[in-house]
Amino acid sequence: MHRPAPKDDINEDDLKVGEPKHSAAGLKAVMVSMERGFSEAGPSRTLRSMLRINQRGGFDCPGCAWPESITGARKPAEFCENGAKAVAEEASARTVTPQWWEQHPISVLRDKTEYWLGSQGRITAPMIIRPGDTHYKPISWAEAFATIGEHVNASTPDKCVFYTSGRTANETAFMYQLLARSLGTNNLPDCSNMCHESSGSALNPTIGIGKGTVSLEDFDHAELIFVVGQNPGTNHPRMLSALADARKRGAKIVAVNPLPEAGFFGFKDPQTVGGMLGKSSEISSHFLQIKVGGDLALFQAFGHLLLAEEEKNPGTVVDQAFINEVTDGFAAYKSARAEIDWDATEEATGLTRTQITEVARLLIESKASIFCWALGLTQQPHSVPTLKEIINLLLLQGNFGKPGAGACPVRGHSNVQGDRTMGIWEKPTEQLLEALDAEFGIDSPRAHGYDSTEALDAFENNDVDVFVSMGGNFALANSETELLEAGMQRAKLTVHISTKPNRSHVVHGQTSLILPTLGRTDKDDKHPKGAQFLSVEDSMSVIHSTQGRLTPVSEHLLAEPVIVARMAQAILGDDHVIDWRAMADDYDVVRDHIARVLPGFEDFNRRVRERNGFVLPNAPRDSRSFATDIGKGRFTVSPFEALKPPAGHLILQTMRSHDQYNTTFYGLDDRYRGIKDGRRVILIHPDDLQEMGFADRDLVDVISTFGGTERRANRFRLVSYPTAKGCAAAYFPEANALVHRGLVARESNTPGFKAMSVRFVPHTQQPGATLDS
Ligand SMILES: Nc1nc2c(c(=O)[nH]1)N[C@H]1C(S)=C(S)[C@@H](COP(=O)(O)OP(=O)(O)OC[C@H]3O[C@@H](n4cnc5c(=O)[nH]c(N)nc54)[C@H](O)[C@@H]3O)O[C@H]1N2
Ligand SMILES: Nc1nc2c(c(=O)[nH]1)N[C@H]1C(S)=C(S)[C@@H](COP(=O)(O)OP(=O)(O)OC[C@H]3O[C@@H](n4cnc5c(=O)[nH]c(N)nc54)[C@H](O)[C@@H]3O)O[C@H]1N2
Ligand SMILES: [Mo]
Repeated sequence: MHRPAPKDDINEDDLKVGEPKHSAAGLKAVMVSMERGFSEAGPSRTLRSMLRINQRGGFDCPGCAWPESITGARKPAEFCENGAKAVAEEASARTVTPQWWEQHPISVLRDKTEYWLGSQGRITAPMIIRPGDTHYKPISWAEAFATIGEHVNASTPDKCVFYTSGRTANETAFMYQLLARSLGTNNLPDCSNMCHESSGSALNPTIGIGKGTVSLEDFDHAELIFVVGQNPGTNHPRMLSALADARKRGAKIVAVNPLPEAGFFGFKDPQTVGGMLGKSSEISSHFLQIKVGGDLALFQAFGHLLLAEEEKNPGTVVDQAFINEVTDGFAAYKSARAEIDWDATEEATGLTRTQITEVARLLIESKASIFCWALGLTQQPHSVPTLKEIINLLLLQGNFGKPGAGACPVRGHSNVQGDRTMGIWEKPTEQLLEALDAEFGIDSPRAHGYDSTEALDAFENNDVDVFVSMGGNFALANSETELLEAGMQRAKLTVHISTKPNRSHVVHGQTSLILPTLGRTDKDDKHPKGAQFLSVEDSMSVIHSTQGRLTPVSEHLLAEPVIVARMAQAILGDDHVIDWRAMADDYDVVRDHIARVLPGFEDFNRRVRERNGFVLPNAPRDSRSFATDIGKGRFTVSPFEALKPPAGHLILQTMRSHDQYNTTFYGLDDRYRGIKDGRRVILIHPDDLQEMGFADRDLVDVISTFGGTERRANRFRLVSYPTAKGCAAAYFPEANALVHRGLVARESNTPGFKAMSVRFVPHTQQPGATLDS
């Protein structure tokens, strides 16, 4: 049963294309997850870990940030196919040993895809590569930390960058930001900058909190649920249970997406007998196949129609009492939405006035609505205004602080929200810095640091001496892959705290360290007081503990908090005012600090040990109040805006396949979309294919344009697909080379991963062509 790591890499010519599916999960999902588990980790590790996913006292699924019920019973298997794959990936019994590194020179590893690199297994020992070396070589932990200390101290704090990926647990994140600030920098870019930053940028000024305002129980009370710019069947499969239950109860569900994703149409719940036998529950009652970037126009049209109905039948649509009492700016919003240009709206959305009016009717009739969204709304130039328009609609009908209503940004990485709560932020509030300074006797820097886009610029300008990466794969996750990789290679030191090999390790700085760490599923018991646990925060602000039980693949792995503490000691010296050792020895000590520094964490150590953890305060949800600068919820007016590619171009969005976790690939089967064994594809509407003079499966080179400059990525295959007309789709990260770093969401600086203008030319072997497979 045990499957060796693949020797061969992806061969794009093996691409197979089948019919897209119309329902998600079912028996097939369970079979795939078991097969992957057994072949990666073996039956014993698989079964031991699967049964503990998301259970009380178990570990938090590293898959996504969708919450577990805190009131009701949990299903014996509170997991999904992709959660199981995430666990199998981490629990892998395959190992990447010093001998492995000896057999694989960097020159060879650079030609491998992320699929090949990631499937080699778990890294077992700390490794280093020095200037002029051809291979990574083993190094002791003590020497590794000393190397970090030397490099950081030979540099200046503003030339050191501390990146975080969203799997990092609360305690680790807190220590990590404390290390950066003790050193004297706020250079704390994180994956959130590339993910839901636009959500925070829209929510903070309008509702006074950068997080969602619903709890899982609200799905039991909503009359209407929007799922916008999100592919839950793949990226948040457990959300489908909540949606299916709501639908059964009679709630209406509207999916808004350029792609007809399988999870919108049917769901065979793998946790019920019926679902396993193939009985499918309906999910969405309505599907709006919108053009990429058309959502702002859609929400403005909804606003117009709601206000027009209120005009006709006063007191039936708008919650005037709520508006008067706790909001500001309604009059300006109302007058901005008085008129509508239907031609422009139809053009921007690709939807008809009739379709839009029909769905607006659902909103008019609903007394409790939830808007869920993910990356389809956060990675475009006008993402922030688009999301503010959702808030306008919610404020209009008083959809805050009542059962079944609110804003629900569905987060990505399993602790990305918690990392921000812990202070991983390049633009910290004065309140946080003051609290840190008071608790620790340090002098935190006030100047803002780099976000992920600014870090890319800093690499380009040779402003990065030391880059530390707490998880993640920055080189592949960000825009302009080539430029970033070249910049990373000029840094003096890169430090990768990782579980598995990835691209960033092989486009390393002049000196580079790989520090292997424990994952979520691993037992963390080498401490004076015995086994330790960590905590995370889910998408709905619930804090709970997480503890792995598997025996680590190597005795040389260190827990992340221990790595942070030892880096801090090496950088700041043993006599530093902060007792780093005490925190690494006993995570309760970290939690006691957090309890004194962060509001909402009072009595952290006791409450995190409660059965369901605890819920952080959330003013809109708890008390219908808004802690904005004006103390009220804020209506905003944004101009009409849509994406307009130049003539002969399409809009290109990038998305995840069903068989990947961001830059790591579990396999090569995007089952629901029917795309198998190849990833360099462009999904394109059949009419666009014909109009552009191409045929299905043609090999093309892709050229993106932005601000008068072009980026090129070669050898993609066009695949005729029922996407919205004018809008093509490619996989992340293969298409990242095409994303110009200037293409970002205004206000949040999130890369425009779903907003490129592209054209195609027949594939040719270009001199100097990039990323050719
Ligand atoms: N299995 C698995 N789970 C994951 C991840 C993973 O890679 N694998 N990643 C995790 C992370 S970090 C995140 S952030 C989340 C991501 O979760 P998602 O946001 O679901 O991820 P994407 O694959 O980027 O899908 C974006 C969806 O938005 C649609 N879309 C694109 N442009 C537009 C637009 O202009 N308007 C509208 N309305 N829709 C649009 C796309 O067609 C697609 O369905 O998932 C998390 N969970
Ligand atoms: N084109 C395009 N680009 C995108 C996106 C998109 O939609 N389109 N999405 C963006 C989004 S939403 C995100 S969140 C970013 C993701 O950016 P990142 O978070 O930087 O990338 P990941 O692929 O999630 O990181 C995977 C690596 O993390 C390491 N790892 C896994 N588990 C652990 C652990 O427990 N501890 C430690 N220390 N390391 C671990 C492994 O070595 C693995 O190689 O990408 C962004 N980039
Ligand atoms: Mo994300």
